Amino acid sequence: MLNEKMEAALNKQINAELYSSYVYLAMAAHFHGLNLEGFANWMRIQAQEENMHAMKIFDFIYERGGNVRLMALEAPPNEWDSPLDAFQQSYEHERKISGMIDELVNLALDIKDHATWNFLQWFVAEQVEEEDNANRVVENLKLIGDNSAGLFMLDRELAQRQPEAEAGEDGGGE
Ligand code: OFO
Repeated sequence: MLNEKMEAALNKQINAELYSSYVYLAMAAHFHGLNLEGFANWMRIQAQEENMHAMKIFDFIYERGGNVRLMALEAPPNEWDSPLDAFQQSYEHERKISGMIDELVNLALDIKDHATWNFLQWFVAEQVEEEDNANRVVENLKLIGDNSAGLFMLDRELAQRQPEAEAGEDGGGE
């Protein structure tokens, strides 16, 4: 049975994961508009992954006899100054989400909720990958600078990212 405080915190995390999905979908639209289809592909898959993260928590709440309460989603930004700006913001966003997961883990420890603590370990590991995936693209974009051939090559590379189920691994980098 879920403690009320934990139920509320998990519901808040569902909202954060859905907002993440919304942000990445907005970034996908932005990249489609720039004809950077590989970047757009990477972002669309990231948006799907975030939706999967939300659903993982959704299912867990019911498994533990709790209730899901969906909340309003904030509108995401729609414009970024450059691909580097978008990926830097992704990286910062993932660091913020990692902090939220850490807070959930702290709460689970405080209230001795071992089942939720155990459930959250998947997210702790996932956030290591999420930060690394975004940061690797940030570093590539820094190296590329304003070299359009480099940007073209990276766009082709990001086009290779496959959805998790097809990639057969958890998270699937680019
Ligand atoms: Fe759900 O990991 Fe990103 O935000």
